[in-house]
Amino acid sequence: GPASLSRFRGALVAAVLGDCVGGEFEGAEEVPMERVLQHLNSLDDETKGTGNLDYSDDTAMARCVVRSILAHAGYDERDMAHRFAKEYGESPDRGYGTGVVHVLKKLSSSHLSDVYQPARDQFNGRGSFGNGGAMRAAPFALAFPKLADVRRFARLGAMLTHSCSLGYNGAVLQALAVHLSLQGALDLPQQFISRLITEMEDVESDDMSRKDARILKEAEKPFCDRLHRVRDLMDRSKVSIEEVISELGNGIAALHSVPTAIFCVLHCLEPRECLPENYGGLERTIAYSLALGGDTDTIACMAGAIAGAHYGIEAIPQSWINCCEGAEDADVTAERLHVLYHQS
Ligand code: 8NA
Ligand code: MG
Ligand code: MG
Repeated sequence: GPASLSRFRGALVAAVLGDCVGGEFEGAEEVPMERVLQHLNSLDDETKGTGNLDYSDDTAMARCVVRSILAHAGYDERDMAHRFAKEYGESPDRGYGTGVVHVLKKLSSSHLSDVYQPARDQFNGRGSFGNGGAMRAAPFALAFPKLADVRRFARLGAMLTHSCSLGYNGAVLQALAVHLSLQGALDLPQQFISRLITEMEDVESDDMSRKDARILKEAEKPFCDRLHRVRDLMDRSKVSIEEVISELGNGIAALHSVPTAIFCVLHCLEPRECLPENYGGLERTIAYSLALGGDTDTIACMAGAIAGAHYGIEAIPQSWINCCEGAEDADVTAERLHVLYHQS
């Protein structure tokens, strides 16, 4: 049913899974589906030991978001910023973006009067438009039942590192996609995408979003523009990987990866010729995300969260869970988020 425990567990665990299995191909320009399937098949080989695939920055930061929200039963900007900085200090080699590390170093200072300031100073005051805010946005949808809260806190949580509207609006879009999926909205894919467009029309209507879009020479409402492309691609019976990459992107910008992740989920709701017949929807989504290449860990992580919220924990192969560092932990914390969500 809507917002069931299985959906919470599915969302958080599949996000970790996407990150861990996607790491293999991060930054690769072309990833043949054969290589993806080989990689995924190797997860069934139990001799490889458990937890052998490490998670990256995506999961490291999402865990901070989850723990901060649980500790404060809500959003606390100072605590979350502090956790990001502490996590980075303890494990700096998780594959963070080259810009965001400067923010994380500044956030470790205890006498910071405004925790959003380091992010604002990035890229000559323009802020980062990377997908680092979006990759950790799913927990906001699992903590706050009201859509307005999901929008508000996903935005603020992203602004701790990403102050460009094309960065934090990507986080809002990702959180909204998880929010809707959790309610069962992917049962009606056309309505799902329409509702996202309607929300993003509003999200992207403020002065800052319009100004950033103009400066970066993007469409008036960049995420809405991409979601319309997602809808066009959805309506087509056959779509090549090359077309998906050229229409939506597979890069480290939120604009070139969040709509892509959403498309991966929608495209894989049905069986596809290029994917094994014995795969369920969640397995298809992860495999398809990896085959796009580019920022594979992050796209698979975001697609995993949305798909996991739709299919639930039962759809995730146990052998895949066993291979991924942090998957068991995500499963446990998902239960605590489920309790918090239903208390609100
Ligand atoms: P970020 O904030 O450092 O942004 C990532 C990159 O995007 C920056 O290093 C810049 O190159 C570029 N960028 C962002 N904003 C601007 C701007 N306003 N002007 C010019 N350039 C800009 O890091 P993040 O947290 O957003 O991370 C994004 C992704 O990069 C994540 O997927 C993360 O895993 C990371 N990453 C990617 C790779 C890879 O090979 N694809 C490798 C390591 C890390
Ligand atoms: Mg990563
Ligand atoms: Mg990445």
